[in-house]
Amino acid sequence: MLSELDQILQKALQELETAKDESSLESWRIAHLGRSASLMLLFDQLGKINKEERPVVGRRANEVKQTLEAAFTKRIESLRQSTLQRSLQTERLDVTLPGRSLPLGRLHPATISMRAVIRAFGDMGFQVYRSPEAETDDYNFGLLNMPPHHPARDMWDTFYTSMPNVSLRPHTSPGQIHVMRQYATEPIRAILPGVCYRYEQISTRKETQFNQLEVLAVGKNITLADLKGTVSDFARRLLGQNIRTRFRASHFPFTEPSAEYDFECLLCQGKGCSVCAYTGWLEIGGCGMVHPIVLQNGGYDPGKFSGFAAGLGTERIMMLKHRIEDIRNFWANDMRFLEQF
Ligand code: FA5
Repeated sequence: MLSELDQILQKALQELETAKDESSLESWRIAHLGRSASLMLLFDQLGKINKEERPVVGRRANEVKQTLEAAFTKRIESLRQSTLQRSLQTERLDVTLPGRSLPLGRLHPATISMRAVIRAFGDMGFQVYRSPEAETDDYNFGLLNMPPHHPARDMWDTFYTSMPNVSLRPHTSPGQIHVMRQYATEPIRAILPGVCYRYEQISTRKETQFNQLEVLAVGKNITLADLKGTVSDFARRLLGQNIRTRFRASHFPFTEPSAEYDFECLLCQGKGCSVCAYTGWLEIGGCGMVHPIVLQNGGYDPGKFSGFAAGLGTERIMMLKHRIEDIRNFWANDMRFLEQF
């Protein structure tokens, strides 16, 4: 039996050498240390041999078992080590490689500009009021003192919808009527931001779609000085203390008196360029004292109340601030332009 044990040991150790992966090692374990392995069957037969030989054979059988178990453990450890080394070599991770950057979204420059304008007026105590982009003929024109066939309607020619009498707003001024009708006869200090649409000859300064912000203050004893002070203060808050502004007499049917206000063209420092039509000034908006008829249409008695209103193009402000030479860049969807902001 002792020689049988030696043979079992030799054979098992030889086969262990040839096991090259974990699955063949597992087969080896079942074959040589499993329940039906020759060694285990030999343990079962120990009771049948004579008493003198039994302790010697038993001890030797245990030694063989322990030797095989130790050899198995050693082999499986070294196999795991070499597998690990191989994968470290072939799948090496270079932690110094630069990562892949995540494409982050950003605000559109028209939104950035609108938010800056809202912030400046917000700091002066004006509150945002939202009004619709599609309006009836009355709101777009009639209630703003432009009855049908009034020649001033030509200036705000717009896009008509399939609904009779409804067109896209060419300016944010119709919102004046909405806010006044909602709050009459409370005092009002409101700003009305949003997209406007016009049938327009597209140029470096004009688009068919653009953003405006309407400013409206209604109350008692509001004067032209309040309007000039508010607009000039807004320009300084947005573009710095040294920005020069000017007011030019103008005409709007919904304000009396009316003016247009320009900011000095920052692109050419007032020298004249294609963006400012070689005048040195960029028209930012129109303004004036709210016309008595419009106050009345809004529900305010013009004998007791007065107000000022202004409307400005917010892309124009962004053009001034960042020296953008062509308004068409805003909606052309060219990432090289959009990614600069
Ligand atoms: C108006 O739209 C008047 N509703 C403004 C107003 C409000 C006057 C309240 C009096 C009282 P105007 O058409 O000039 O006015 O436009 C005002 C500003 O909007 C312009 O100065 C310009 O900055 C911007 N704007 C007008 N048309 C375009 C356009 N096609 N593309 C880009 N910006 C424009």
